[in-house]
Amino acid sequence: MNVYPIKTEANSSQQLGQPVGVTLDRFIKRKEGEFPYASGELSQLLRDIALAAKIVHKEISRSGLLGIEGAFGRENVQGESQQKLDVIANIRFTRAFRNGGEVCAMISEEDELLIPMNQDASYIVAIDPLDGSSNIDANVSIGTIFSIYRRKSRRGTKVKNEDLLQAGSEQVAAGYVLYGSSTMLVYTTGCGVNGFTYEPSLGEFFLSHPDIKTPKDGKLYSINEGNYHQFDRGIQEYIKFCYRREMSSRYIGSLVADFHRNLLKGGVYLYPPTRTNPDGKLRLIYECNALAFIVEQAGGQATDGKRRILDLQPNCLHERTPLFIGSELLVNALKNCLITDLRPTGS
Ligand code: AHM
Ligand code: MG
Repeated sequence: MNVYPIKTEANSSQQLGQPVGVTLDRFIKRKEGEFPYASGELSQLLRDIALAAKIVHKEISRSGLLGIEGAFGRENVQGESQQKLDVIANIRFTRAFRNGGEVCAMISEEDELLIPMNQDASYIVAIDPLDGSSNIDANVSIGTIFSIYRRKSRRGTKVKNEDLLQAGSEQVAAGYVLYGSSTMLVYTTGCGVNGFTYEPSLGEFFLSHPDIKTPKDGKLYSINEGNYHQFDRGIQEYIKFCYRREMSSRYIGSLVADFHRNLLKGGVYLYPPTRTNPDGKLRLIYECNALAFIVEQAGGQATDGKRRILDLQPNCLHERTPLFIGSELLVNALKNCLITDLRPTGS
């Protein structure tokens, strides 16, 4: 037995609270080097996202002082009230992609139609620039969610439906930024999931959560239980299952924050169909697909109750889907409860 702890470089740097030391930039470069034919365009696109995230981080952290909290006074295509920060974040990401030149079209929660960009570029980005925006005024965690697809049509031509309406399984990269007690960027390119924490005084994201794996089982369930009487019986049975297992209910109402906590600690997030949202509330292309890709890469599961989220074929840009996502055993238990169809009881 080692009675006297030996001072190593690793444990002394932990004691001093130093960052892990690998910047996002360096990490992206390293990963690119592992693919001999990589052109560097995807790497540049990831850097563009990180840059816009830093700017949005800055705007959010000062929003109370700048008077940019609250409603913008307009509704988006979903009929939801847009917040000023929704609009600001959308502008920041749009600009980053336009200036970067790696994106041929962008799909955003805040824009009804696709935004055409550089026709000669290879990538489509689908993004929710600021999710959970109804929480902004209360200084609660919010996030950005993004998916990246390679176009199917030839470069230099107009983007087509086949480019925009790809199943989630076609994503080449996906991630989210969580503006929480610290700002984090978590992403995958299909080779595991890595998380980076932002150090504002240095203006850099540092690798803080390498190769994230989600627990197989968990103690947390996240659902808006105020809608209980609108849920299908299968969902109500599942909630009772969570009670019987004495699980803890944790619901922030910001998808990225709820998802991130469950990813690290083990748990399940549910947004089932309700009377007001018979197809569920969340959007397939720019909310669910990215998180489904990440959760699978981390060892978890995502389903709409019947099918794997990543296998769903979208029919329109703003399509909604029920979402059940999280630890493998918890999602399996949910599937067992959903023996009836997913229509809400009151419909
Ligand atoms: P938004 O894109 O308009 O912000 O809506 C999505 C948000 C999610 O972040 C969150 O999980 C969910 O809506 C909360 O919905 P509810 O308030 O119905 O529980
Ligand atoms: Mg959203």
